[in-house]
Amino acid sequence: MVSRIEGELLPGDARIAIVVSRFNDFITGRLLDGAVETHRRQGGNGDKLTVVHVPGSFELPVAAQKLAKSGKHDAVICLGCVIRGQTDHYDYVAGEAAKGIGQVALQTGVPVIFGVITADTLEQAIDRAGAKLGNQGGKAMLAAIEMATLMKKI
Ligand code: INI
Repeated sequence: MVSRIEGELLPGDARIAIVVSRFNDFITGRLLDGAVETHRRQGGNGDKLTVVHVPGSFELPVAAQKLAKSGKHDAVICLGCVIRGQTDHYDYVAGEAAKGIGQVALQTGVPVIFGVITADTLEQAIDRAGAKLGNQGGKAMLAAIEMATLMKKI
């Protein structure tokens, strides 16, 4: 008999922190709205949500690390937007954000969700922030709820 364990999409008492980048806040504000709205629609209690603002995507991991280590959150979501056309150091910012977020999750054992849009153009970013391709912030919230509830079971 297969023992199958999976998370749920109902947040219940799960405490979730969101770290959101101010850089490209035209996009990241939409991601934050999508995450908070998805939490509400899944039956979550706003009192269980914490939102932390950082300057840019490069700063997401260190803030996520402190939140994860605090023991006060069952999952941390990182929201950011890096657009290739805007910067020569796209690869550094996007790469460090992705690597750092992964490291924080493994070092702390707290799920840290990668909700960073990496796009070639502003139009692509808009598509992932609520236009053609849905809202990456809402998807990140679903992943956070699923992982927070899964970690309690395994
Ligand atoms: N930060 C982003 O979140 N997205 C970007 O596209 C970006 N660009 O283009 O440079 C960006 N840079 C800022 C960076 O994240 C840091 O805040 C900054 O380097 C200070 O450490």
